[in-house]
Amino acid sequence: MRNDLNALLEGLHNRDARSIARAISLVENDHEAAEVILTSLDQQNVRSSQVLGITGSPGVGKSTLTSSLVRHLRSQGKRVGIVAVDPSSSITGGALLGDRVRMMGHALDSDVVVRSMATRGRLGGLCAAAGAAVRIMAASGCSPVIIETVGVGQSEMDIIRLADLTLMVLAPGLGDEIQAMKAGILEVADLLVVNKTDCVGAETLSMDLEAALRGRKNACQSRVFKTVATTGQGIDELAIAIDELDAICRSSGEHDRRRHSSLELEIVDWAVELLKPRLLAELQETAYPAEPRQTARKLLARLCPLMIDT
Ligand SMILES: Nc1nc2c(ncn2[C@@H]2O[C@H](COP(=O)(O)OP(=O)(O)OP(=O)(O)O)[C@@H](O)[C@H]2O)c(=O)[nH]1
Ligand SMILES: [Mg+2]
Repeated sequence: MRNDLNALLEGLHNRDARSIARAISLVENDHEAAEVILTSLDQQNVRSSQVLGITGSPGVGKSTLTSSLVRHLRSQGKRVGIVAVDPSSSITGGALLGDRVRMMGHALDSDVVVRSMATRGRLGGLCAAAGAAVRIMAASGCSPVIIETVGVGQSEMDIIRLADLTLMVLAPGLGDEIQAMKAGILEVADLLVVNKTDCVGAETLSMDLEAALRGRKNACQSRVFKTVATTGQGIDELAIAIDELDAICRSSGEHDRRRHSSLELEIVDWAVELLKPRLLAELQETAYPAEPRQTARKLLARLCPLMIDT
C-alpha cells in the first residue's frame, strides 16, 4: 500500500490523468489514504486557481456552454478541470457532460480533466467530495476548475458555494425564469447568461433580467451575457468578463472571504461524514428512548463529551 500511495502521489505531482481520477475516487470513498493525498496537494496551485460554478435549470445548455468555454480556454493554453454534479438529467435528455466534452473533441486532451458526481443515491457528503475533487484538480494545475450543477435543490446550491464565481445560465422557453428570480437565485449569480439566444423569446428574457440587475455595482455583474453555446457565439466576451470579475474579487478581498466560507462548509460536511459511522455503530449497541431528537442529543453527548450541555 505504501508503494502504491507513493506512486499515486508521484503521479499526482506529474499531473497524470489516471492518478488524478484515482485520488478523487479514494477521497470520495473516504479511503484511509484520503488525508495523506489531500494534505500533500500543491497548496500554492490550490490557492491561485480559479473555481467557476455554472448553474441553471435542466436543459438550459450548461454542459454545452461548459464545452464551448473549455474550447476557448484551451485555445489560451489553460488547463481546465470540470466537476459535473448530476449531469444525467432524464427530464430534458441533456447528454452526460462527459459525452459532450468528448463530442467537442477534448477526450484525448490530457489538459481537460473531467469528473462526474451523482447527487442522488449517495449518503450526503457531496460538498466534501466535490470540494476535494476541485482541490485535487486545482493542485494539478487546472485553472479554472468548473463545477457544473443543476440549480434546483439545496445540496446543489451548497455545491455552488464552493465556487469563487458563479454563472447562472437561463434560456428562453423554459418558463421558470421568473420563479428563479423570485426564489432569490439571482443572488447567488455573479454573472447572468442567457443562452440559446438563437431561439424565440431570448430578447424578452434578456430585457427582463437586465431590469432586475439594475443597480448592481460592478459593470460585469449588471450585464446580461448572451450566448449560443452550440456555436460558441458570445463565449469570448463571457470569458473576458469572468477574468475581469475574478480580478476585482481578488483585489477587494471578496475572493478570500468566499474561500473561507466554502472551507467552513466543507469542514462541517466532513465532520458530519466522519461522525455518521460512529453514530450508527453506537446506536446499534445501546437501547435509547424512541424520541429521535432526544436520542440524537444523548448520542452526541456520549461521543463528544464537550457537548454534554447541549
Ligand atoms: N438552439 C440552441 N440549442 C442549444 C444551445 N445550447 C444548448 N443547446 C441544446 O440544448 C440541449 C440541452 O443542452 P445541455 O448542454 O445538455 O443542457 P444542460 O443545462 O447541461 O442540461 P442538464 O445537464 O440536463 O441540466 C441540447 O440539445 C443542446 O444541444 C443554444 O445556444 N442554442
Ligand atoms: Mg448538463
